[in-house]
Amino acid sequence: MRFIHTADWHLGRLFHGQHLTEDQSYLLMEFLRMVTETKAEAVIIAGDIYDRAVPPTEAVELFDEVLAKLLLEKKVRVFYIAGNHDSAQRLDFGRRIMAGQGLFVRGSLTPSLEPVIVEDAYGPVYFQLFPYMEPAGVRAVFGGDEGLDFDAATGRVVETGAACIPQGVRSVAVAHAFLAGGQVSDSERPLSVGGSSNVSPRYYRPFSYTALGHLHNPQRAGADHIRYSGSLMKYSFEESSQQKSLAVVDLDAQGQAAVELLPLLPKHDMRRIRGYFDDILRDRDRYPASDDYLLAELLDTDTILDVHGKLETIFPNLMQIDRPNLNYRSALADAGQVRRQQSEAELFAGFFQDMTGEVLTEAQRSVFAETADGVFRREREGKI
Ligand SMILES: [Mn+2]
Repeated sequence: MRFIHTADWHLGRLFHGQHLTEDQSYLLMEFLRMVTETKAEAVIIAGDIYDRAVPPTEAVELFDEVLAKLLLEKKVRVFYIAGNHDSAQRLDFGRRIMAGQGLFVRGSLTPSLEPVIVEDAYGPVYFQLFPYMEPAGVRAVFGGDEGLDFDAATGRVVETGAACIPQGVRSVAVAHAFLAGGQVSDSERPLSVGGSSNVSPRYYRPFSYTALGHLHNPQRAGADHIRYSGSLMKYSFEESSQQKSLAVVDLDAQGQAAVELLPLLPKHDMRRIRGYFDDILRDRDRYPASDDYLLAELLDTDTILDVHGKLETIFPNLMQIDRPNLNYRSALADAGQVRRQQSEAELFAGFFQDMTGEVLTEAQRSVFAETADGVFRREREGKI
């Protein structure tokens, strides 16, 4: 069986205040073409379909169009799960109705983890869908004590899911999680403000292949048959050197998975340029005009009037200007730069210290982490 593994589409994402829907649409049309060319029989989307719980209507329309093309035109089976950005309940809409059409969804965690069975020339393949899960959610469905962490909670669910599959058959797990040892990018929202959200890859070893979502850089996770497909496109300048791709997976009669990566080439690349203002403004050989999404790092030490306005005439999608060598940097601008790179916990610790002159205690830190996790959870569920 041949299937395509993708994840982290983040439909409806904003980048520096700009909607990326057109870029996402362009890439998804490329993706549809690759589905046809590879003659894939199924498509797996391992979570973070949308960027937020209540996505903009354009994002919902785009996803609807892609699903219709996959199922009605190409007759390809589709599997998808909720990621930490999706609303589990909203994603679950229509799941029982659509299962009859070859579309298999798991948004929320449910007590029964019935696999989906798909036949190919060599027999059945069992698909087990694990939506994004947090310890509190696992406790609510499967019970367990207060001390359950991400690793223990996930392990419990994945082992239960694996036990629903007969011994010796071919199987595919789909999950959205942070597997220990993974390489992070800065466009992923951490799964937990306090504590560790690491999960051991070993729980997924029994499956012939595990299709993961969450980490935006394509990579293996503890074994060749446990993989992150990576995101649909670059969602931060830090990812400018990454090559985004789709994983085309061939599962043979014995359940050996062979993976081939097909590059996803965007309409506008996301990259950095670096140099002196005058060179960037005038030297078209070194700095060709481009509508890519750009971060310009200017090496000049003096202030320049209307930098953005001048460069924008050549680079209409210039999103950010960094001035690492600028003299007379105000302390405030400097602080802004530092703050952008800090986590919520670090920001709060700094704020607390500024206001009270005291350092946060461990107990206070964990109260903040719990509160922040709760706020983010409610935000994801579309409750705030
Ligand atoms: Mn993601």
